[in-house]
Amino acid sequence: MSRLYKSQITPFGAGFYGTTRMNIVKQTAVIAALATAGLMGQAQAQTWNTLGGAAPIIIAHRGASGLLPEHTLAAYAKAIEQGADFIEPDVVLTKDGVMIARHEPVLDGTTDVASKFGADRQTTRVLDGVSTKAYFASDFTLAEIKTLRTIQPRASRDQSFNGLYEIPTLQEVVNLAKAKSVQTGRSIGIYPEVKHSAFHSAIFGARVLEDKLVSTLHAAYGNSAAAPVFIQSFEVSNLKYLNGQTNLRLVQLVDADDVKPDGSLSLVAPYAQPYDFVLGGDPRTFADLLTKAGLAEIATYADGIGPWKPYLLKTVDDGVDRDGDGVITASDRRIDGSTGVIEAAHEAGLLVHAYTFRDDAGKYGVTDPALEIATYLKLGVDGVFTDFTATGVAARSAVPEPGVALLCLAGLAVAAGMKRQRRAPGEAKS
Ligand SMILES: [Ca+2]
Ligand SMILES: [Ca+2]
Repeated sequence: MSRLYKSQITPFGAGFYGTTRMNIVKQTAVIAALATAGLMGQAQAQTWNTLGGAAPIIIAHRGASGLLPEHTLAAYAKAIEQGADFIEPDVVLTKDGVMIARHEPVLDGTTDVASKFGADRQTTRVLDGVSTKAYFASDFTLAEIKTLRTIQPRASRDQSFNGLYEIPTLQEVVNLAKAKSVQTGRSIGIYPEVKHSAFHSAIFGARVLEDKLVSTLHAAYGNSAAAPVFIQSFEVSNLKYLNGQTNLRLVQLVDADDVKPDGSLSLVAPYAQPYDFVLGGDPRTFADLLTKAGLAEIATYADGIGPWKPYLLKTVDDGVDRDGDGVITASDRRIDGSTGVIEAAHEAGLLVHAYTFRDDAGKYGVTDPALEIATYLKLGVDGVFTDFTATGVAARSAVPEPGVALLCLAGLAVAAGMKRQRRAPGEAKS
């Protein structure tokens, strides 16, 4: 299987975007099969190696965070303008219990907090096992946080928008997505991440963040798997809890701290395990979640996985300067093809949304960022998280490769038959 995928993705030069004879044959077969199945209107001539054959989604990671300060309404609006299907707010709680969009539960790196509040407002807390002294969002009221202005945390990115935008609440992000859906006539979904669930439970009470999130999302979208919503988390027990609280779709994130020269994943704390596993004494690592048994368990409580991209495409550092720039970087790595995780996840009925694609960082085995995303789309991911929405949209438009018709139709059958176990039989539906 991996050899087949390797042959599809290694010719990066002329022909990568081209249509081969074999593809024409496959396309014809796909069109015929879809017409027979009555799916032409939906899929047209384009089909994908995704779980259900639908086009993969482009998820604006923290908004158009490559261009504007992350997690601001301006960054989300920019991403929508560039064609994002979903916008991604990370969610943390303020002192007065309001959900706001921030990647970290601290305000230091992405705002001007240090110039507006004294060092006496810093506290030391244990975050995923690491003692951290910082301005924690949970020590500031929403009114205080609304006086802050955001900054671009990456020095290599445009700093000219610093000081302009405030931190939005989750409700404001929902309102934006809904208003833009009406304005554009497109469905703009929302993909909130529950940040540091165990940390928030310790401060605010067990599952308070999850309960608030479900309440807000149900009020906005209803309690339906068909809603344009995914909820994601790196922890496991909170997703299992959420599975009993909502029919909204759930995604298990899967982390690692680095990728080794041989292509395997490095697993070092605090990126080795879901933090609730650490607290509960469960020895399993993130990598264990992606074994056949791990995926089967995830399929009992979630609809998809969100793995760091090296889990999906194996690349090897063999010391060859492939792009000829005189230095060996991640972009020079040899691409060996699919690790098999996408295929195994799809067999388990799980969507695969890979993270994070950045024009300006972390491109393994590729120098061109659109080509990198296209590579994963051809492998069969169901979506990508990217800081650069425009690159993701362009990559998706550029991929002409249809999926294999039978796989596509089998995928539809799998998707229909292998939904997550949303609640125990006989349990009341609300
Ligand atoms: Ca996130
Ligand atoms: Ca190089």
